[in-house]
Amino acid sequence: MLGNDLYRIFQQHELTYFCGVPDSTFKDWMSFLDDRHGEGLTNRIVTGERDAIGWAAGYYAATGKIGMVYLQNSGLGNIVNPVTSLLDSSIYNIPVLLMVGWRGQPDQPDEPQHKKMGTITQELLQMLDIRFSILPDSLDDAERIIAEANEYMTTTRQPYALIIQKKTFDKYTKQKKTQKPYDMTREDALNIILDTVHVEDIVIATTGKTSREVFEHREATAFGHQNDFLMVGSMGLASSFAAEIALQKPDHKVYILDGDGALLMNAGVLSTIGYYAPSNLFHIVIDNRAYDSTGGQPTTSSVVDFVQMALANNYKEAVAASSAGELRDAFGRLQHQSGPSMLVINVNSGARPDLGRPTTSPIENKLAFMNRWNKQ
Ligand SMILES: Cc1ncc(C[n+]2csc(CCOP(=O)(O)OP(=O)(O)O)c2C)c(N)n1
Repeated sequence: MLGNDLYRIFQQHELTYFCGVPDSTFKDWMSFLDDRHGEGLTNRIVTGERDAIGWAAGYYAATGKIGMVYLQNSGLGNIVNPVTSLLDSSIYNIPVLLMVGWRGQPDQPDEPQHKKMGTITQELLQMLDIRFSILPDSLDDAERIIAEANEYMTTTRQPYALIIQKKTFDKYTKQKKTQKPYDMTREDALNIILDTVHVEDIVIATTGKTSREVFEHREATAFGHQNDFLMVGSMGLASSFAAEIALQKPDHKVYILDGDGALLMNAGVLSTIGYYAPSNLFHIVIDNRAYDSTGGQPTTSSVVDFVQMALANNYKEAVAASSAGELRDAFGRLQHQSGPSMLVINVNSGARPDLGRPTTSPIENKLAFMNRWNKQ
């Protein structure tokens, strides 16, 4: 179905407030919302799913109108607390319409990090007392389901979820053009970093295309994957994971390859890193101002100064680089200084269309990594 047609149905029920974290399942819907933001509808792309529940509940408290929160089902875990302690009928009794991207749907091919949540998505909603439907492909059926959902939310003031399967939305060509002011992509920056790191250095890569590009670089250079941990799920946790590894392995340099979206989702980690201050930890933030891996939706990073954030959280050094030359210079210097330090690399969003996926399993990745770093 077309985003525009679905929106018309929501509009009939005064559902014009949308908020959340993107998922590729509904990236065309998100592009539509982003183009139309401010033209009768509100679209707030926020830094985390639990955060989104806060925004939508605030919208309800301020207006008496129901807001929608879109999220990948991986984010369902993140909203368990605000659903039970903010929305539930045993507490404030606040309705929110959830739009849940169904990754890892049983019998559909998908990546391993989605398998478990794909299997328990419906059960989890049931446990949370959230009534739900799978959004039908046909517009007439969708219209009926949304009318029922709206009736239910209005009378009970309880949340309702629409589960979105892959290929529900037709292709939408975004009208707003993305700026490309830099001379590097994320992959260009990663290649420079990976060509420079030492064979005794540990690399932890964040969720999405970063991990995929790291994997491909190691394949292309026949280096092997044993030095790297690819955090393919658990968005935001590459930094926490890497920080503990740095504390446990003080004789090795540890590099976090983070994204602006992932770091903002777990921004509290900056203070924890600053507090425990592993001197061998190097936090590299590849800032493309987008959730590039799920379709390039804007993050809030265009208003964020990561360098100042790091310094304010007791990082010993933080610098930004916006070209290949600046990156080589800054990285060369940082590598030989004591951390924790941060290197923010400004790049354009976008990736190669033929970017592959890791051909080894997460378990193989973990075993190779643990064998490599625990045997000395
Ligand atoms: C909890 C959770 N919410 C949403 C997603 C879907 N997701 C995967 S990668 C990604 C974008 C990551 O953005 P960023 O860290 O900026 O890296 P980029 O893709 O731009 O390189 C999102 C939203 C997820 N994996 N987990």
